[in-house]
Amino acid sequence: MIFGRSERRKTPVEPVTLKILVAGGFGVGKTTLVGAVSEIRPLRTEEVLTEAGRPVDDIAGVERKSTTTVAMDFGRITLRDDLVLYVFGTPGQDRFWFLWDELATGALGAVVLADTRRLEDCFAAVDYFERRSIPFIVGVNCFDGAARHPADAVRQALDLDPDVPVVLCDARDKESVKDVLIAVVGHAAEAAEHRQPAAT
Ligand SMILES: Nc1nc2c(ncn2[C@@H]2O[C@H](COP(=O)(O)OP(=O)(O)OP(=O)(O)O)[C@@H](O)[C@H]2O)c(=O)[nH]1
Ligand SMILES: [Mg+2]
Repeated sequence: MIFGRSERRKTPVEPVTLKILVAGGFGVGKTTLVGAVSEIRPLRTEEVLTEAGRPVDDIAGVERKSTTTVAMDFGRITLRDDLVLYVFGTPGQDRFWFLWDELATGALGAVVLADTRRLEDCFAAVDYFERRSIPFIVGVNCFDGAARHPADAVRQALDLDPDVPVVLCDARDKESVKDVLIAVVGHAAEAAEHRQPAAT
Protein backbone atom coordinates (compact mmCIF):
# COMPACT_ATOMS: atom_id res chain seq x y z
CA MET A 1 0.00 0.00 0.00
CA ILE A 2 2.70 2.40 1.02
CA PHE A 3 4.47 1.58 -2.19
CA GLY A 4 1.35 2.35 -4.23
CA ARG A 5 0.71 5.68 -2.52
CA SER A 6 4.21 7.00 -2.85
CA GLU A 7 4.28 5.91 -6.48
CA ARG A 8 1.10 7.81 -7.17
CA ARG A 9 2.35 11.03 -5.67
CA LYS A 10 5.44 11.02 -7.84
CA THR A 11 4.92 13.20 -10.87
CA PRO A 12 6.53 11.51 -13.84
CA VAL A 13 9.35 13.53 -15.35
CA GLU A 14 8.77 14.41 -18.97
CA PRO A 15 12.14 13.81 -20.56
CA VAL A 16 13.78 16.44 -22.70
CA THR A 17 14.19 15.07 -26.21
CA LEU A 18 17.08 16.19 -28.37
CA LYS A 19 17.82 15.52 -31.99
CA ILE A 20 21.32 14.47 -32.97
CA LEU A 21 22.57 13.85 -36.50
CA VAL A 22 25.18 11.30 -37.48
CA ALA A 23 26.91 12.23 -40.70
CA GLY A 24 30.06 11.33 -42.58
CA GLY A 25 31.22 9.66 -45.76
CA PHE A 26 29.95 6.58 -47.51
CA GLY A 27 30.32 3.40 -45.47
CA VAL A 28 31.98 5.00 -42.47
CA GLY A 29 29.65 3.24 -40.03
CA LYS A 30 26.69 5.60 -39.48
CA THR A 31 24.02 2.90 -39.73
CA THR A 32 26.16 0.65 -37.53
CA LEU A 33 26.47 3.39 -34.90
CA VAL A 34 22.73 4.10 -34.74
CA GLY A 35 22.00 0.36 -34.55
CA ALA A 36 24.54 -0.20 -31.78
CA VAL A 37 23.06 2.36 -29.44
CA SER A 38 19.34 2.40 -30.17
CA GLU A 39 16.97 0.97 -27.58
CA ILE A 40 14.21 0.66 -30.15
CA ARG A 41 14.58 -1.38 -33.30
CA PRO A 42 16.21 1.23 -35.50
CA LEU A 43 14.40 2.39 -38.58
CA ARG A 44 16.62 1.74 -41.55
CA THR A 45 16.30 2.62 -45.17
CA GLU A 46 18.91 0.33 -46.66
CA GLU A 47 18.98 -0.60 -50.31
CA VAL A 48 21.17 -3.22 -51.86
CA LEU A 49 24.16 -1.90 -53.75
CA THR A 50 23.83 -3.22 -57.27
CA GLU A 51 26.03 -3.80 -60.24
CA ALA A 52 24.12 -0.97 -61.98
CA GLY A 53 25.11 1.45 -59.24
CA ARG A 54 28.79 0.59 -59.49
CA PRO A 55 29.81 3.69 -61.49
CA VAL A 56 28.30 6.03 -58.86
CA ASP A 57 28.68 4.04 -55.65
CA ASP A 58 32.32 4.22 -54.69
CA ILE A 59 32.92 1.17 -52.51
CA ALA A 60 36.70 1.43 -52.51
CA GLY A 61 37.78 0.65 -48.95
CA VAL A 62 34.42 -0.90 -48.04
CA GLU A 63 34.38 -3.74 -50.55
CA ARG A 64 32.37 -6.02 -48.27
CA LYS A 65 29.54 -3.54 -48.04
CA SER A 66 26.36 -4.80 -49.64
CA THR A 67 23.77 -2.14 -48.74
CA THR A 68 23.63 1.62 -48.44
CA THR A 69 21.34 4.07 -46.66
CA VAL A 70 19.04 5.88 -49.07
CA ALA A 71 17.06 8.12 -46.72
CA MET A 72 18.05 7.92 -43.06
CA ASP A 73 18.59 5.81 -39.99
CA PHE A 74 16.59 6.54 -36.90
CA GLY A 75 17.14 5.38 -33.35
CA ARG A 76 16.42 6.43 -29.80
CA ILE A 77 18.51 6.31 -26.66
CA THR A 78 17.71 7.34 -23.10
CA LEU A 79 20.87 8.92 -21.69
CA ARG A 80 19.24 9.79 -18.36
CA ASP A 81 15.70 9.56 -16.99
CA ASP A 82 15.14 13.11 -18.13
CA LEU A 83 17.16 13.07 -21.36
CA VAL A 84 16.28 11.17 -24.51
CA LEU A 85 18.16 11.44 -27.78
CA TYR A 86 16.68 10.87 -31.20
CA VAL A 87 19.56 9.90 -33.40
CA PHE A 88 19.30 10.39 -37.16
CA GLY A 89 21.88 8.85 -39.46
CA THR A 90 22.27 10.57 -42.81
CA PRO A 91 22.79 8.81 -46.12
CA GLY A 92 26.49 8.79 -46.96
CA GLN A 93 26.44 9.19 -50.70
CA ASP A 94 26.56 12.49 -52.54
CA ARG A 95 23.47 11.74 -54.58
CA PHE A 96 21.35 12.00 -51.41
CA TRP A 97 22.55 15.46 -50.36
CA PHE A 98 19.11 16.94 -50.98
CA LEU A 99 17.86 15.14 -47.87
CA TRP A 100 20.31 16.79 -45.51
CA ASP A 101 18.53 20.09 -44.96
CA GLU A 102 15.38 18.24 -43.99
CA LEU A 103 17.29 16.01 -41.57
CA ALA A 104 19.25 18.91 -40.08
CA THR A 105 16.17 20.93 -39.14
CA GLY A 106 15.96 21.23 -35.38
CA ALA A 107 19.14 19.29 -34.74
CA LEU A 108 20.93 20.21 -31.52
CA GLY A 109 24.23 18.89 -32.74
CA ALA A 110 25.95 16.40 -34.98
CA VAL A 111 28.55 13.68 -35.00
CA VAL A 112 30.76 13.56 -38.08
CA LEU A 113 32.05 10.01 -38.30
CA ALA A 114 35.46 9.65 -39.90
CA ASP A 115 37.58 6.77 -41.11
CA THR A 116 41.26 7.67 -41.05
CA ARG A 117 41.86 5.64 -44.22
CA ARG A 118 39.48 7.92 -46.12
CA LEU A 119 39.49 11.09 -44.10
CA GLU A 120 38.64 13.28 -47.08
CA ASP A 121 35.21 11.62 -47.28
CA CYS A 122 34.04 13.58 -44.27
CA PHE A 123 35.19 17.04 -45.48
CA ALA A 124 31.75 17.76 -46.94
CA ALA A 125 29.99 16.94 -43.67
CA VAL A 126 32.41 19.12 -41.67
CA ASP A 127 31.80 22.00 -44.11
CA TYR A 128 28.07 21.53 -43.93
CA PHE A 129 27.89 21.91 -40.14
CA GLU A 130 30.49 24.69 -39.99
CA ARG A 131 28.53 26.76 -42.51
CA ARG A 132 25.29 26.37 -40.64
CA SER A 133 26.86 26.83 -37.20
CA ILE A 134 25.49 23.51 -36.03
CA PRO A 135 27.73 22.29 -33.17
CA PHE A 136 29.46 19.06 -34.12
CA ILE A 137 32.11 16.70 -32.89
CA VAL A 138 34.25 14.31 -34.93
CA GLY A 139 34.05 10.62 -34.06
CA VAL A 140 36.92 8.61 -35.47
CA ASN A 141 35.56 5.13 -36.13
CA CYS A 142 38.52 2.88 -35.39
CA PHE A 143 38.15 0.12 -37.96
CA ASP A 144 40.18 -3.02 -37.40
CA GLY A 145 43.40 -2.81 -39.36
CA ALA A 146 43.32 0.97 -39.79
CA ALA A 147 46.31 2.80 -38.35
CA ARG A 148 45.46 4.60 -35.13
CA HIS A 149 46.02 8.31 -35.44
CA PRO A 150 45.93 10.46 -32.36
CA ALA A 151 42.95 12.77 -32.11
CA ASP A 152 45.18 15.80 -32.61
CA ALA A 153 46.47 14.53 -35.95
CA VAL A 154 42.89 14.10 -37.14
CA ARG A 155 42.05 17.60 -35.91
CA GLN A 156 44.92 19.05 -37.91
CA ALA A 157 44.12 17.08 -41.04
CA LEU A 158 40.52 18.27 -40.93
CA ASP A 159 41.56 21.81 -40.03
CA LEU A 160 39.06 21.92 -37.16
CA ASP A 161 38.54 24.77 -34.74
CA PRO A 162 40.37 24.05 -31.48
CA ASP A 163 37.12 23.72 -29.55
CA VAL A 164 35.70 20.93 -31.74
CA PRO A 165 36.07 17.67 -29.78
CA VAL A 166 37.61 14.70 -31.58
CA VAL A 167 36.83 11.33 -30.01
CA LEU A 168 38.00 7.87 -30.98
CA CYS A 169 35.21 5.31 -31.05
CA ASP A 170 34.00 1.94 -32.23
CA ALA A 171 30.68 2.31 -34.03
CA ARG A 172 29.78 -1.28 -33.17
CA ASP A 173 30.14 -0.82 -29.43
CA LYS A 174 27.20 0.52 -27.44
CA GLU A 175 29.22 2.04 -24.60
CA SER A 176 31.67 3.65 -26.99
CA VAL A 177 28.83 5.18 -29.02
CA LYS A 178 27.15 6.38 -25.82
CA ASP A 179 30.34 8.27 -24.94
CA VAL A 180 30.29 9.89 -28.37
CA LEU A 181 26.70 11.01 -27.89
CA ILE A 182 27.41 12.36 -24.41
CA ALA A 183 30.31 14.33 -25.91
CA VAL A 184 28.13 15.89 -28.60
CA VAL A 185 25.41 16.87 -26.12
CA GLY A 186 28.04 18.43 -23.87
CA HIS A 187 29.65 20.27 -26.75
CA ALA A 188 26.31 21.58 -28.02
CA ALA A 189 25.41 22.79 -24.52
CA GLU A 190 28.72 24.66 -24.29
CA ALA A 191 28.26 26.17 -27.73
CA ALA A 192 24.78 27.36 -26.75
CA GLU A 193 26.18 29.00 -23.61
CA HIS A 194 28.77 30.88 -25.65
CA ARG A 195 26.17 32.02 -28.10
CA GLN A 196 23.77 33.32 -25.48
CA PRO A 197 25.72 34.65 -22.54
CA ALA A 198 23.56 34.66 -19.41
CA ALA A 199 21.61 37.91 -19.07
CA THR A 200 23.05 40.13 -16.35
N1 LIG B 1 35.65 -3.52 -38.52
C1 LIG B 1 34.71 -2.60 -38.41
N2 LIG B 1 33.72 -2.61 -39.31
C2 LIG B 1 32.76 -1.67 -39.21
C3 LIG B 1 32.78 -0.68 -38.21
N3 LIG B 1 31.73 0.14 -38.39
C4 LIG B 1 31.08 -0.33 -39.46
N4 LIG B 1 31.69 -1.43 -39.95
C5 LIG B 1 31.30 -2.17 -41.14
O1 LIG B 1 31.47 -1.26 -42.23
C6 LIG B 1 30.39 -1.39 -43.15
C7 LIG B 1 29.70 -0.06 -43.35
O2 LIG B 1 28.88 0.25 -42.28
P1 LIG B 1 27.52 1.11 -42.37
O3 LIG B 1 27.11 1.29 -40.95
O4 LIG B 1 26.53 0.52 -43.31
O5 LIG B 1 28.03 2.47 -42.99
P2 LIG B 1 27.18 3.78 -43.34
O6 LIG B 1 28.05 4.92 -42.96
O7 LIG B 1 25.84 3.72 -42.74
O8 LIG B 1 27.07 3.66 -44.93
P3 LIG B 1 26.14 4.52 -45.95
O9 LIG B 1 24.83 4.69 -45.32
O10 LIG B 1 26.08 3.65 -47.18
O11 LIG B 1 26.90 5.76 -46.20
C8 LIG B 1 29.50 -2.49 -42.61
O12 LIG B 1 29.85 -3.68 -43.30
C9 LIG B 1 29.86 -2.58 -41.13
O13 LIG B 1 29.72 -3.89 -40.61
C10 LIG B 1 33.86 -0.70 -37.26
O14 LIG B 1 33.95 0.10 -36.35
N5 LIG B 1 34.80 -1.68 -37.42
MG1 LIG C 1 24.08 3.98 -43.62
